[in-house]
Amino acid sequence: MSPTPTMSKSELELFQILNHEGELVDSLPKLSKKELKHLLVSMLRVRCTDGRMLNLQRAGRVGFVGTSTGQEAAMIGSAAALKKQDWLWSGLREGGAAVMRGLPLSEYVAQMYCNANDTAKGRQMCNHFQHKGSNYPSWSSVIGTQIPHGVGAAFAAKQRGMDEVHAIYFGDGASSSNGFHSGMNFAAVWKAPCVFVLVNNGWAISVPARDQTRAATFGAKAKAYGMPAVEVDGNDALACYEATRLACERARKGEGPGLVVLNTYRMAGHSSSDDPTKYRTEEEVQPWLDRDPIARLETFLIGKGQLKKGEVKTIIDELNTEIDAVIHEQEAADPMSWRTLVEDVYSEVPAHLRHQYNEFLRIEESYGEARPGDGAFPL
Ligand SMILES: Cc1ncc(C[n+]2csc(CCOP(=O)(O)OP(=O)(O)O)c2C)c(N)n1
Ligand SMILES: [Mg+2]
Repeated sequence: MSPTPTMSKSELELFQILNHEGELVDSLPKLSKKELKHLLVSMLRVRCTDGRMLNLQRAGRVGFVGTSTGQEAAMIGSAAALKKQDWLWSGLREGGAAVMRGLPLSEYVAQMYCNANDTAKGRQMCNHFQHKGSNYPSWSSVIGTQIPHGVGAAFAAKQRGMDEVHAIYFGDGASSSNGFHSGMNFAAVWKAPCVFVLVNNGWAISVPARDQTRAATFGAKAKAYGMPAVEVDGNDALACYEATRLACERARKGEGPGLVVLNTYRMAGHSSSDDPTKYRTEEEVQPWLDRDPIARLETFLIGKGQLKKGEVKTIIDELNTEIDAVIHEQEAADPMSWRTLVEDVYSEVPAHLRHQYNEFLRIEESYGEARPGDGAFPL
């Protein structure tokens, strides 16, 4: 076990299907050859998209990025266990799961640019994805608020007799929020068909997971609410898939919610505004770079004869071509119309909003476009 801030059980006690060397140490989930490859490609798409978005942010072309580098197995493996009709309530970093579940990459990038194709009409901060088509409600920067929202939606689905499971994602930091406690309790008491997916990536900005709670593990918290928990190796895509699938199955059968703890590591900064070298050492990060979740699945698939050596390089090239084309297309798109500032609130724009809008146009006319740095959001 390497030096780590991750507050969790020893690795021997984590649920694993692939060990660090990519060898099978438990039963292989029922996934076809095509589905296994799809998992790998989806993880790679997340890695490549994150890299491209971060570069665009550094070039001043998009405003804000929070990557999920290192967490691809946790996100993609678990979300792959959801059915089409299920809902995914995102923490801070599950936009790639939305893409896997149907959010077109072009729309994802439009939401990064907040341009005319942004379905949130520029009313969300960029990187705060939403997609109605894949049951992915917009995420909130207010940590933990999605937890009671997701529980309420799950309970409503149960009352309406719908076959839906609601997977509610959040981080180790969010496990200290009020929403976590009220959501867990309500869901357990009312047997809401939901699964709590706690992504323990070792850090909540600069607070290490070991300082987040005095409980022995995050999974231990489930006991107080009377629900089962499983501690998973979050860098093992297959274990993330299987643990989430089992919890979903239980919830779907009406047996109540469960807590799935995916133990992984945030390899990069908290966001494009963060410098993690201020609070953690290279010695801590390096062992986690060495246990890359993508490399683990790749090694397994090569060993199984389902992937050729070097094939990942070709996949990456193809993904980067796909992402670049989408970026070009979205950079060329029109900006969001200013009119959306006052539209959609009332059936007709009332006098006071019309007045504010005209005032805005007058100021824009006098002072011109905002300059870089105006209204900067220093997160
Ligand atoms: C209610 C609230 N408190 C504090 C913050 C500032 N904040 C933004 S992200 C974050 C840490 C979140 O950590 P975690 O839940 O572990 O998610 P991760 O960033 O690791 O994915 C904090 C404290 C916030 N956005 N909302
Ligand atoms: Mg965290």
